Amino acid sequence: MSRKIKVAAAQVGAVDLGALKKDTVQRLIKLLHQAAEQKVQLVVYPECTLTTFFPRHFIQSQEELDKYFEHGEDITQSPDVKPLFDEAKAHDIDIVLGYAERTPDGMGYNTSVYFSGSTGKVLSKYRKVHLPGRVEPFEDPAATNQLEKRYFKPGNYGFQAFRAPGLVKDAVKKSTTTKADESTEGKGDPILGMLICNDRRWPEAWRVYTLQGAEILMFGYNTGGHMSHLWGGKSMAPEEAEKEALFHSRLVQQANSYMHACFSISAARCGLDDGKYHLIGGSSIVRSEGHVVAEAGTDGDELVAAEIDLAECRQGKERTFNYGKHRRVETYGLITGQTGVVEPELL
Ligand code: CDT
Repeated sequence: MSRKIKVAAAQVGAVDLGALKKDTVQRLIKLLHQAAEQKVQLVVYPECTLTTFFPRHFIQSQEELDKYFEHGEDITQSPDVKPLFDEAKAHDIDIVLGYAERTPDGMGYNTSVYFSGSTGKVLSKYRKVHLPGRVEPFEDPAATNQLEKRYFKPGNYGFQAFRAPGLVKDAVKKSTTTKADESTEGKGDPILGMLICNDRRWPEAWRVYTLQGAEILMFGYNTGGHMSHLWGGKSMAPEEAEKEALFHSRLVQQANSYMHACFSISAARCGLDDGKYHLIGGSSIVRSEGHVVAEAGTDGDELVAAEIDLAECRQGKERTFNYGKHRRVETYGLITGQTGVVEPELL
C-alpha cells in the first residue's frame, strides 16, 4: 500500500537585523503560494524564521532582546504572523514554523509548531533540546557569537511524536475495522516529529522519535558557514569551512534518516545576513534509505518540493532496523545515565 504525500522545505535567504517581521512573513507567504501551486501538502520553514539569527549578537537590553521573541501562548494569533497561518488554512497546507518563544512566565525557548491546515489547529509544539554555543560572549570582538545557551532554556517537552490527519489517503483510523491479529503499523495517519537545528546532530533524538514509529522528522536550521571561534580546530579558509559545514549537515541528515528508517525534511535560514554573516543553505528532503530526493540550488528563498512515499520506511523499520527484534537495551544504559565521557583507567 503506497502512502504518498507531497512535502517541501521552504528555504529562507538573508534576513537582516533590522528586518520587520511582517515583511519576512510576506516572503514566507510567497513560498507558501508556490507550494500551493505545486500541490504541496506540508511545508517546513527554518529555525527562528521570523528574524535574523539574533543569538549571534550579544544583546544586553531586555527590551531590545524581546523584539526577537513571540510572546504569549498562541503564535497563530500573533499579529505579525497570523497572516501566514490564515493562508496555510485557506490553502489546506500543514506548516512547521520555527520561532523564538517567550512564555507568559518569562522563559525563552527556541520553538517550532506544527500547524494543520485542514483543522486550523496547532497539533504539536517542540522546544529545542540541544542548545549549542555559550552563555557568555567571546572576548574577541571579531568573533561571531552563538549565545543560545544565554537566551533560551533547554526544551522541556521531550521528543513527542504525533499523527497529522488528512495527508495520506485511506489512513487506518481507530474506528476502522481490522482483524484482531492484523498489525496497523505503518498504516495510520503519518507519524511526525520535529527537531531544531543542532538537534539533528544527536542520534538520541532521532531514536526517541523513531521508537514511537516516526516516519518523517522535520527541522529548520541556522548553521554558520564560517564560525571558527565556535568550531575551533584548524583554521580554514571561509570557502573551505562553508563546504565542511554543508558536508556535515548533509552527512547527519542522510545517515540519521537511514539509521532510523525515516524521511527527513530540512529547511535552512541561509545567505549573508547584514552582508557579513554567512549561513549555509542545502535545504533538502531525504528518503528513509538515506538518499537525497530534492535539495536547494541557491542560498536564497527557495521552495524545495518532492513527492515521497512513506511506505518506503517499512523496509528499514521491519528489517535492518527492526527495533523490536534487534535492539539490546540491556547494553545501552550509559546513553541515558551519563552525559560526559568517562574513559577507561590509564594503563
Ligand atoms: N542554530 C544552531 O543550532 N546552529 C548550530 C551551530 C553549532 S556550531 C557547532 C548547528 O548545529 O548547526
